[in-house]
Amino acid sequence: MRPDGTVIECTIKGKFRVKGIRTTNPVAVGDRVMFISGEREQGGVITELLDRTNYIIRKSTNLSKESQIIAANVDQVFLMVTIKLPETPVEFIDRFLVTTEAYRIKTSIVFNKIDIYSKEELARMEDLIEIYSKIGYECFRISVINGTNISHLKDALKNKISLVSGNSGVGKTTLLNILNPSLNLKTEEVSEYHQQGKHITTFPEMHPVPFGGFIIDTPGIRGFGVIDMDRSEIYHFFPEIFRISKDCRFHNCLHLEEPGCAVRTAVEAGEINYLRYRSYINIIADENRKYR
Ligand SMILES: Nc1nc2c(ncn2[C@@H]2O[C@H](COP(=O)(O)OP(=O)(O)OP(=O)(O)O)[C@@H](O)[C@H]2O)c(=O)[nH]1
Ligand SMILES: [Mg+2]
Ligand SMILES: [Zn+2]
Repeated sequence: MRPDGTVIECTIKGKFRVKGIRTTNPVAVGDRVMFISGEREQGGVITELLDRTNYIIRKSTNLSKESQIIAANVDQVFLMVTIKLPETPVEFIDRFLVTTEAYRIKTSIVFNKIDIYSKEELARMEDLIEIYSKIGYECFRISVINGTNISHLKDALKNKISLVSGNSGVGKTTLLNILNPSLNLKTEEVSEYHQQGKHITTFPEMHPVPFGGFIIDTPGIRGFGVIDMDRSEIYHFFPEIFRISKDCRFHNCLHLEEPGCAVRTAVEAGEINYLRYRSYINIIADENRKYR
């Protein structure tokens, strides 16, 4: 795609390899490339992959060492979540945030479908917003269907390259369609029976928006395996845990059972949210399983 949003279909010639990682897709959405225009048709051939300012990788679930680059060169990420239809689990949010923290990409949380929440569900959303905004994540409360607070979101999206992620059915593509109605992308109702989305978007794609900027719509993610990271560094990506960890007695404290752990004290005092701590423990437990 040219910076003005026009699209040139390109093929890849030869082999592109990214140092140190084996990926299933050498060129990903968001990549900046050099290409040679074809003669008569619109098509072109990609000849060079320019350096990436960042990228997000997803590990394949199978045992092969291959990973997939979800997107490259993104300015910011918006994690779209819903309290119901479907319900986004807190641990899912936390695993996602660990990943974007590891890539040092600014991430905001967008609560969508506020038009259908009961009083209790709205209260639950406010509880979550309190937790996450206190840590430093900007939160939006929107209804794409009713247009509520979309203008706030537009301000944040303007002139940036933004990746929108979240489970299937939360409304990522519906959002893009109202931001750029000419796109007319496919969306689908959430299954009443399974209360889950149906994985309608199948590959990540970048789209221009008329007020300036680009949005990358992505397929709904299921579980989120945390990318390869050392057990001992996971807490670096929980900003509020990391901040307090400096007061732990042992510098290599994992904040599990160690004596003099400032993090556990903060959890007991309610300064660190218990759900967040629980997500941390569960991620560590996963990592342990891997080493067995
Ligand atoms: N009530 C309500 N429904 C919404 C809202 N936003 C989206 N939806 C509905 O949610 C359903 C799923 O929306 P999609 O945009 O397809 O969801 P998605 O996140 O792109 O899903 P995948 O492509 O499968 O990952 C559609 O039926 C939308 O009409 C909202 O603000 N309120
Ligand atoms: Mg979609
Ligand atoms: Zn500790």
